[in-house]
Amino acid sequence: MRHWLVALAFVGCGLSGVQAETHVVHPIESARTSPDSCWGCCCGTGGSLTMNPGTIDVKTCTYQGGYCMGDAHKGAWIFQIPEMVEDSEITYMRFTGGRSGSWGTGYVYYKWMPTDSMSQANILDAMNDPDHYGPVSWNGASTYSFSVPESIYAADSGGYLMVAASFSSTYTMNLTNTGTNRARLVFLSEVACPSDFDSNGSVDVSDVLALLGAYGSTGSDYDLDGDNYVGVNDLLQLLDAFGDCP
Ligand SMILES: [Ca+2]
Ligand SMILES: [Ca+2]
Repeated sequence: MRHWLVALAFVGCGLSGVQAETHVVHPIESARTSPDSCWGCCCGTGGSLTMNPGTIDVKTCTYQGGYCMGDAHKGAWIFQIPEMVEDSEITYMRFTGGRSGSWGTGYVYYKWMPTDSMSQANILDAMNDPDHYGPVSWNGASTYSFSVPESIYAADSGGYLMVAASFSSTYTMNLTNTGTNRARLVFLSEVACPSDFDSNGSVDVSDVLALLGAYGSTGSDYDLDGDNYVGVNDLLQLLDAFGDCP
């Protein structure tokens, strides 16, 4: 029984010390990729890019009687994942945006890139050798939202993430590529030990003094409970986390 109480107290401490923050990241580059426009090669890969179009139309190619009758198109975006502050980690991520037109199944591909360069070769590399890919359902709603696997967002921060999208239908789907509803990554990050202001691995007297130095101020990093004011609740939260960081 006593062990249970100790365990519960420890869990309670940990929860009160976690500070979550929501981030929205828009792409730094986007493109629609198309095959070469030649007779018979419109269903293939390779070809040209249309950079940052207002709408990215995505479809697969059409065959009639064995002949290729229409282009295949893919969508691609490069996101720069911001550097997380020290001792914080990404805990949740979604790829989301607006859409219209036809609906059906397809795939979304994720690959970490060494550069922010959008090129046909980089898109093909992301699709042929992704860090992760999976089937998705582009349903009839005006928006889409797919969870990004933890293996991707746990990999790195401060890097460039290529996301590519395909659509299995020969009818066109349009992905919004302007305004607030364009493709974006929404993610949460958590600071494991927010009361450790000087990042020395423990919540101690120096952190108490730092908070007291900002007591009564607004818009401060020492506002632990997010009410935009450094007050007694922040001090209590700090004292609750007093000791070594988890
Ligand atoms: Ca400290
Ligand atoms: Ca506060």
